[in-house]
Amino acid sequence: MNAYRLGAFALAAAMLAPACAFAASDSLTVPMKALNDSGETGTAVLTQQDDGVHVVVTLKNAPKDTAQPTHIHIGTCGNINKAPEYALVNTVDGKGDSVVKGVKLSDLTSGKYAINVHKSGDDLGTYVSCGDIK
Ligand SMILES: [Cu+2]
Repeated sequence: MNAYRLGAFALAAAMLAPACAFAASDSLTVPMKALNDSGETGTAVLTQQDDGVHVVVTLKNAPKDTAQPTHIHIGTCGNINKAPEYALVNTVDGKGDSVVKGVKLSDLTSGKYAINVHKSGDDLGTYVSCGDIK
C-alpha cells in the first residue's frame, strides 16, 4: 500500500467514525422486568425514526392470545404516574411494535419515563412488566 492509498484509507475511516457514533445514540435497549410474578421479562428497543420513536417490545412468558395494554408513563417502575403519557400498541403473545410520533428519543431518556405493560384490558391495575427508559 503506497502513502496515497494509506492516506485515503485513513480519511475514509475518519469519515465513518462519526456516523457510527450517531447510530449508537439513536437506539436504546430497555430491560423489561417482570412484576407481580408474571415472569414477563424481556426488552423494549427504542429507535429514533424521522417521524418519531419506534418501540419494539419483546417479552417471554406472556399469556397466549391476550392483549396486554402497553404505555409509556411518567415516573419510574418504582414510582409511576398511573395516567399513561404515550399509548403503545397492545403487547400480544409477548410482542408489540409501535411508533410514538412526534417524539424524540432524547426527550424520553432523561430517566423521567418508564414503559409499562398491564395484565389485560380487564385488569389494567395489575402491572406485569416494566422498564425504566434511561
Ligand atoms: Cu399503562
